[in-house]
Amino acid sequence: MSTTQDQSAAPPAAAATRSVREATFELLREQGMTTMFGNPGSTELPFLADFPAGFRYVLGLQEAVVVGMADGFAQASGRPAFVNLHTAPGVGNAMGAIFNAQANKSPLVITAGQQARAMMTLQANLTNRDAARMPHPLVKWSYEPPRAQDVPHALARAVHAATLPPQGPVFVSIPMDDWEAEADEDLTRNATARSVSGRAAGHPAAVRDLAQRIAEAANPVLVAGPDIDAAGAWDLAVELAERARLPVWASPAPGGGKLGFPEGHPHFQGILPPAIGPLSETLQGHDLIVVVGASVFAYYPNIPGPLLPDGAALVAVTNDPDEAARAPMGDAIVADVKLTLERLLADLPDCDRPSPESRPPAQEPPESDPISASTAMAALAGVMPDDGILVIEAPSSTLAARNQLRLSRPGSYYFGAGGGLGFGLAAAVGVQLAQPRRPVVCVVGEGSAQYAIQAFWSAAAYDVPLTVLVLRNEEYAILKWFAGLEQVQGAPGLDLPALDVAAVAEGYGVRGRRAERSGDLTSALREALASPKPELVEVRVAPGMALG
Ligand SMILES: Cc1ncc(C[n+]2csc(CCOP(=O)(O)OP(=O)(O)O)c2C)c(N)n1
Repeated sequence: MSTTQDQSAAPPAAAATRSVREATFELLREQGMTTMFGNPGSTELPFLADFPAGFRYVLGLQEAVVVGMADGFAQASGRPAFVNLHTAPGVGNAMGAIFNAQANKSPLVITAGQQARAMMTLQANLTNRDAARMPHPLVKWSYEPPRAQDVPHALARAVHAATLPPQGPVFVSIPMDDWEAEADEDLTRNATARSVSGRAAGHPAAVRDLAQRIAEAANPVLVAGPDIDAAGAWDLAVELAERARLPVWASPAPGGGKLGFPEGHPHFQGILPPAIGPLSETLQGHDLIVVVGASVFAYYPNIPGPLLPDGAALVAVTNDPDEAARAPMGDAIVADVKLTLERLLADLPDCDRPSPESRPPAQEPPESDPISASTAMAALAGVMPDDGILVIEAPSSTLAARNQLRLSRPGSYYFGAGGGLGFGLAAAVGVQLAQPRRPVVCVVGEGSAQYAIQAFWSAAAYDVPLTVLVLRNEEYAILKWFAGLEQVQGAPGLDLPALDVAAVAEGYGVRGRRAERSGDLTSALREALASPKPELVEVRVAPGMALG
């Protein structure tokens, strides 16, 4: 037997192999998804093992907060965000927040751990027995890969599915023993490097026709929706309104997580009421209603009436085929809002109709004791920095905030379009993480704050310099207003006496200040905005709705 090695007979050097976990982190790095929101359990620990440098894990203490933070982060960064939840109960806790993310068209790649494959059929503890079905109607795609080697490809598919229009959350369940398995190099390498673009322009003839209809209409109006901001089409919407001399309404608040138009602009008229009858009454007199970047319409509550004012036609531009299909009236162009507005402006003939009248400036609210929520919003308007961002979940004060602040820059406003409470406080932390250089103010009702109260801990733990303004009116004011509308008397559970949010926030590590008068509120807000740490200001406000 020869003692010298015969090089030609040696087996080829084994190709470098990677684990499914290593391949997944490579994919996430490649896709720019290096911030991860999660709440871990034993089924997720194998994924988090040897957490690689260059990644950031943001811990939320309850899954509604985890998904809410990711939602705010995705919307404010314009990038998909990665979420890791704890098998079935973690997904269960997150469900309301996933519903909100769907309404917000927020691109979230939500993953959850699962029992080891060998233990699933015998249904060992923590098995999610039908993982893909669990979040099903709330996500664009829900999946549990059949083999460990498919995990990186499934996650790549999840990223593209979440990001293609209309954007939204997707879900992948991953058995805990998949992470150490050997990755399929060819599949991983190919799936990791793909880029997929779904932005498509509207049919040229349809866009040309719309331009012509705008030019020929006697009294057209623009309804601006949240996808204008999401598409980066803010300036184009302004150009359209100015060139075609259109008055502009914001699409109804429940459906709009963002602004579509500067609310201090002279053409801006206000926010459309969300009920069928009042909405068409508001648009009375217009013969062409052009809706851009919104559904037609996010109606609520049920106040019947005609869908359109007499003699009016409607055309909607939306990136969402489902929005186009389910609208009960009007025509629709399904396309990217920005590309379509560019084309529309190129096709738009000159219009010589007069410019619309401007609405009056915000009124200074009358004095009262306690101060009204409108007065609190006027105080906030007085100190809000030009580049400030408002995240709001204060149901009875949303209209007052919009009217007093009249925010006029893109990316300045986030509101939970789904209406599930718990978005505000959590999303505000995510928005501030995504926009560290812009001051973020979260205005939240003391009732709403409870649905994501643990977000205070994440804000403190990660030094997120957020300002939270809690409106303390000691009741569910909006529900009392709804009770009036629905002619409901004697409903229990609408009062919130002695709920001390400032004291609770202190327990999570966020300093609280209390204000009673408008002057105190102004100075407390100034100090909070100047602080490099999260700060809370709680102000006592009068009960009831604040509209102006
Ligand atoms: C998850 C969830 N649960 C319950 C509701 C119903 N709801 C809508 S508004 C509201 C009250 C909010 O109270 P608060 O934040 O104090 O605001 P206010 O109405 O006083 O302005 C409730 C409970 C909801 N929208 N979402």
